[in-house]
Amino acid sequence: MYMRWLLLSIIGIANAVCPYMSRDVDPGLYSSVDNPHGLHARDDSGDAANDTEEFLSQFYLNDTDAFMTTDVGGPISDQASLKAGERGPTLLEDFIFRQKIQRFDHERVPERAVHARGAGAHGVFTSYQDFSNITAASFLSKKGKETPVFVRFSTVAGSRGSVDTARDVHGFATRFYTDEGNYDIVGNNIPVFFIQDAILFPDLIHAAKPSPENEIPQAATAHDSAWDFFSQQPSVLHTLFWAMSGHGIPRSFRHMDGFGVHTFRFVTDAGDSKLVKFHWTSLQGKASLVWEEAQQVAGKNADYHRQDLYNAIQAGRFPEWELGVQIMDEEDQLKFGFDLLDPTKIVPVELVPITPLGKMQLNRNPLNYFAETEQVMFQPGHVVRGIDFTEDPLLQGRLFSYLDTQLNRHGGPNFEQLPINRPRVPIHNNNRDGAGQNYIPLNKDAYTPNTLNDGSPKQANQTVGNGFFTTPGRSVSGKLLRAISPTFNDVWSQPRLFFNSLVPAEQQFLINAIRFETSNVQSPIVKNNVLIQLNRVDNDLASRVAQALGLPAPAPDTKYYHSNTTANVGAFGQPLDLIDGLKIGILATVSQPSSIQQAASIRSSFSTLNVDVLTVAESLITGVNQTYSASDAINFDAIIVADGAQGLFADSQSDTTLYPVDRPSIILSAGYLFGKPVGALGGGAAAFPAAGVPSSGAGIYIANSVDNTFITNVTNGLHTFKFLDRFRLDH
Ligand code: HDE
Repeated sequence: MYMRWLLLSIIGIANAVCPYMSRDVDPGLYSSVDNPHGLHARDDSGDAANDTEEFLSQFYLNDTDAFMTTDVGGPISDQASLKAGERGPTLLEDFIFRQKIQRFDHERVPERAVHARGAGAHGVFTSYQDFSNITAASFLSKKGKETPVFVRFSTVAGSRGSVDTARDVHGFATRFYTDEGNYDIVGNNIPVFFIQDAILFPDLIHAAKPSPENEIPQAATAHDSAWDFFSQQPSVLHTLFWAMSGHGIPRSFRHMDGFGVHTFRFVTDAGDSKLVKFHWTSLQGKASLVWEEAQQVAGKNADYHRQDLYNAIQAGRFPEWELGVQIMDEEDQLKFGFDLLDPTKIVPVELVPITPLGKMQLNRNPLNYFAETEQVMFQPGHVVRGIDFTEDPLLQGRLFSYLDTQLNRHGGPNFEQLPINRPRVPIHNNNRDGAGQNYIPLNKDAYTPNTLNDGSPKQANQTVGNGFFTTPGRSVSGKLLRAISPTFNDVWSQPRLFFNSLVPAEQQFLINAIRFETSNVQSPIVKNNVLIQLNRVDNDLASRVAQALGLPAPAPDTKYYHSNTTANVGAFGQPLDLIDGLKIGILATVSQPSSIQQAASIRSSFSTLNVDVLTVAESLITGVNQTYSASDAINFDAIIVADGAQGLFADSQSDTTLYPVDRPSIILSAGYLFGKPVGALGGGAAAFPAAGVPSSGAGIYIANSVDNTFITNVTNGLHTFKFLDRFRLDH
């Protein structure tokens, strides 16, 4: 027994201490042939998803059938501390007790200063073509080339334990473990940002985060300081409008797009460069909640988004996104009437279409949240050959901030050695030591240039070893000044372009969101300043907000008014491409077993569509998935009342204590009010008038039995996702 334990421990320790050393000489994954410069080429034909698992599995710690040990390997039993006598004090010499408590005391690392709440997944990116005509980036060098990725989605303002459906910008950070090192696109689900100069970031975040004296409110901008900053710093307007629209409350991470936000550069081997904007387009389609729904979700299921992502991947419904770029010439920086270096601007797709580059699929959940999702440390400065920065002053500041914050979070410079952060290529440089060094560097001559180690590690350059480069043609000069470029000045035309481009219901959602937020603001000065800025964008919008605030409508401030629109910026109004992982709730009753059987038949009809059908009834008898006591409209994307369940609605004074009064009716009526497809079968139709829901209209499906037409209608309803005619418009 002891020998077996010893053997397991030795294997474990060997893996923990020198995993990378063994990988370095493994010719199976990395070939050093024809590779004199230390850039080990990964086998293109390999399966990137398997490579990820194989790579990370070196670090797995499996306790199955093992005996407990201390951190240094001695066998222990930890059920009681060491005491002087049965009722005596615990002894200081109890190293087992001290180590256990001390490790517990140190379990937390500082949460991210922003984007603290998030969820991640592994996956693979596949290049559509050889794009070496526009970039030397190796992950885009060949048709079908696969590169492992890790993505972390997040909200910005809330702390790590905050709710998923807080209204917020959402992070969309992607790490490519390329065969020339790690490349991160640390993006958001909104294509623009609040500020134009990184020096304002602490101000933005201090204004948006909870108030310092009482830490209220959590994960929300509906308070004075946020809107004080917003109205004093109108560069925020464009991003603010996106956040106040459906993009601030997505249905799931799977249903949102991503953006690199800044303009970046693509550079070829020949040194030619182009300006690019990155887009991740969800191949599921875009879908958003409505605000009342998002608030209910916040109370009922704080983990709504992370659970959706996790469940979809566990069920094999792997979400996908297409990576594309808008490509612009270097000399076009000011061509479009705004500055491409200004991160508060989109490039309308009518001016520059998106060129698709490849597809990303997320197909594996992390096995340990802390080790992977919490310790992944993205940086805009994680860049590979073929990609370069621009002079965008927001991007320039980010290049400092991410490294700095990670030194703080990890407590030292060796965080890149953590399994989730390790590049999948060997590391060779003269960086040394620091807390938590994992490697045992063998080179005694850790300096360059050297002769004693034959000049190694040697410097890669443009012609030998394909060295990293910044744009060869890039040069800058200018007088030192602290100022925002005058080419960044117009911050009102694009929020108007965005507002003009939304369908009326989403315009209304946006106005309602601003009404909600600003009516939580106490200061009359702040409210007034908000109206001044909104009025520069649109007088109707400002007047409608003013009405809710009990303030007079302002006179039009027309300087930036225009009637241009652009495509594809709204979160509503386009049908979903895929309905995988959406949920239909069938309201049934245990008193009518046929209603539960009907739910089963609906389930089988939807199984090939990858839609989950959940049967709701009073108690969890066979065939029932959820009780009414644990169900709400927010649990489902569509709701159907089964034949026979109408009694639950008719008797609103039902004396059952198994669920709160009127719960079935509330589920149906809230589902209707949240714009979801709703339906009924046979006698179940009586539930509609009983619950105060109309029996006909778009997205309302009443049928006698489960037939093909009914299934097709509900399927189409799920694709429509939200029936916007149910939401009232101001005019
Ligand atoms: Fe970030 N941001 N940011 N940000 N950001 C961080 O870095 C910062 C900005 C974004 O899932 C922090 O590792 C500054 C734009 C994402 O781990 C921090 C500025 C965009 C994530 C930081 C910005 C982003 C972060 C906190 C203005 C979209 C989460 C923890 C100059 C393009 C990544 C960390 C993850 C995280 C600083 C603006 C996206 C403090 C100074 C613009 C998705 O370093």
